[in-house]
Amino acid sequence: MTSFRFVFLFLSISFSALAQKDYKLWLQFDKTANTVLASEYKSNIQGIVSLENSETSKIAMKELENGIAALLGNKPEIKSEITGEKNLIIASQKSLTPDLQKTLQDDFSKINSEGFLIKTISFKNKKQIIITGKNDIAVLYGVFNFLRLLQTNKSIQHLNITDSPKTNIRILNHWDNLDRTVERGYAGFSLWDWQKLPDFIDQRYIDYARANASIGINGTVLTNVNANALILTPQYLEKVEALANVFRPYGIKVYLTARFSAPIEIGKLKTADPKDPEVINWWKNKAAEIYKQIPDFGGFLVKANSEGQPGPQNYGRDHVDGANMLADAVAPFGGVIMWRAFVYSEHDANDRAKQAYAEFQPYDGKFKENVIVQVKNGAIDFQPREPFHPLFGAMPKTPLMMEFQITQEYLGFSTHLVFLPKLFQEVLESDTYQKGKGSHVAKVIDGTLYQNKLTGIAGVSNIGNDLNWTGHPFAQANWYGFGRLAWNPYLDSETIADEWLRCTFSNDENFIKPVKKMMIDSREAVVNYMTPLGLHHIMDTGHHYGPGPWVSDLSRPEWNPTYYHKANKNGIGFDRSKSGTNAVSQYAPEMVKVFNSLETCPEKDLLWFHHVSWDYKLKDGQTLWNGLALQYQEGVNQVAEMQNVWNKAKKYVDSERFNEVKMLLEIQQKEAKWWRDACLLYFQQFSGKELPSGVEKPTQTLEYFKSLKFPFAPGNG
Ligand code: BDP
Repeated sequence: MTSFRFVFLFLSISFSALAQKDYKLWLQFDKTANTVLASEYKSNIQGIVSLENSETSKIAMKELENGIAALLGNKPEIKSEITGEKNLIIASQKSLTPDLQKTLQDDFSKINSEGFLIKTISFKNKKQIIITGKNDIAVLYGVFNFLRLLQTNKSIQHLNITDSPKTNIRILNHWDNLDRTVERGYAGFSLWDWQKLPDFIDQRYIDYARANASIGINGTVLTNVNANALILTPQYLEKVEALANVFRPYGIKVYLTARFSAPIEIGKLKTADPKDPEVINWWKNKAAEIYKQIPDFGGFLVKANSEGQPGPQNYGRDHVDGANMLADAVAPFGGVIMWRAFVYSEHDANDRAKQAYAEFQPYDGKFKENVIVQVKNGAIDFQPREPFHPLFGAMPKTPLMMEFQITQEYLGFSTHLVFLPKLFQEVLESDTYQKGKGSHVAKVIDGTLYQNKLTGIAGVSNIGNDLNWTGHPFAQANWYGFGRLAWNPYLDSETIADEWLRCTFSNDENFIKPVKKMMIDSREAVVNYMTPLGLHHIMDTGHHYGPGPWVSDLSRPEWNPTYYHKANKNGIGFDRSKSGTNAVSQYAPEMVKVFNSLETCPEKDLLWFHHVSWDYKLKDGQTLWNGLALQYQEGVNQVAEMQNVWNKAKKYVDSERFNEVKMLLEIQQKEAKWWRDACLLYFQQFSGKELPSGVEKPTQTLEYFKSLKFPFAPGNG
């Protein structure tokens, strides 16, 4: 009995220790095995001192203290003032001694209000390391950055880092409902426990804020874009206030989604017409009420007249009328309106890809100063691959923010390992040519192309109450990578993968090298086994889980996968060239030229822009049919290779996370085959051709794949 109890106790202790690894994200702070680093630390830092006493600087100091203790195995000496040399000093500009302020004067001119300096300085002939910025939040960013140097085995011998975020709003969009279900959420239920708020503060809220601060995220939209007006009632606002209070010391502002019809639903008005004086007043009062409780409230995110959501068009008004009315309401308090451009009308099914541009581009220059238009990365909808959205660069007088989807609605949910920063980078570095060569999407987003003051990047969150936050241990890397790219949209995805792996798992090069490659390749793998050569939106309908290229019976044409691939006896693909829907014309002339012709259109986007015959010769000499089939097979092979790499990583990873990833990769392998077999069997009906050699025979019939139903697939309301 006793020994049984002992075993049980032992098991539960080791379980919780391991489970914590899942929970701790990239903030593991495992003791470093690097003796050079440890001795470098000892010879450069004797004590740490904070010259400031705000809540945020206390958090920063605790992070340093705990982080260093865990990484180096002994607690650093905490000093109350700068004495002698080799101090690690943290303080914001205003709390520095006048001497230090003077020493760093030039450096301060190189950073913005959220930027930080980490410098080795000689001060009164004594060597010190200083982490500073213009305010305490910036210092907190600096502290996390300094800790990352230690986590990733970087030298701290001669530090001279100046770093500032390139965008103002770096924000997560939670598509979380008030009943805690999460639209397109695959990591459990919502973190926000509205029932227990405001009195019960879950430790997770603090850990969430901390994780975000560690990568520079400074905003969170708590609620779904398909909004519920109740969030704007006093009963809920006090809960929102409680969350805002938790997040504030971590530099995170709270935003809410505004349901356009809220004045009717909770305000008892007869209309929500944005030109109606009572409606205008209602929103003004609502904003004042919110700001009284949450003085640093960020503002509203709005989905209007899209997929059935109410909006200004219900009253014969337009997006500008709606956005500007709300902008006026929050302007006195410094709030912003993030107005989404994700619209497609039920009245014009000619080409859904053209609609956001057609509707929004003519509004350029018409929005109020505190409105930013939030545009998805591509013109359809968060597909494994889309060409960049034609609105980027096409609205020089309007700030545009990027909307990426971190949750994997169309990329295998949280069971597929796909490293999204690779996808994000591809979009950000696309050249729009809208202001000549070099007009990259990143420059639209960071405001440098057209000198916009208001800038931002949003990511649709993949976070839920799963123990590991994101469902798949590697999906944590997508949260991390999103934050890093929001801070600096020019970062390379390999750098991000490298950092994340070191902070999350191990610094061992034998682990880093192959696993980093696996992450980088994972994006192309998912494109290959789901939607190669520019195919898109052929997922099964509603829940978007698995393949459904055959679906053709939904009431709106653009809801059907058949609308997107247009496969027939002659070929496959959506003709968006000048001889087709002419969607290409929404791009700059240089890109029109590239996309419009079969010869110059990149093969990765071929079937996005062209309907191509089955016998068309690809660049490698294969026919389109053979090439398509081989790419599906290639995707499956790539997943097998990922499994190989992971199996060899066993000795570098704790058993729990190792096994989780192993099981998930097995699912991914099964599902990659499912995608390949289902799509090829279906398209084969049109091509009428045999599978080329090298492509495995399908294991089931098309009828079998069509019969699969998933009534309880997650994330689908
Ligand atoms: C689609 C999702 C839907 C969202 C919509 C949006 O399927 O759940 O509400 O995007 O972004 O991709 O508004």
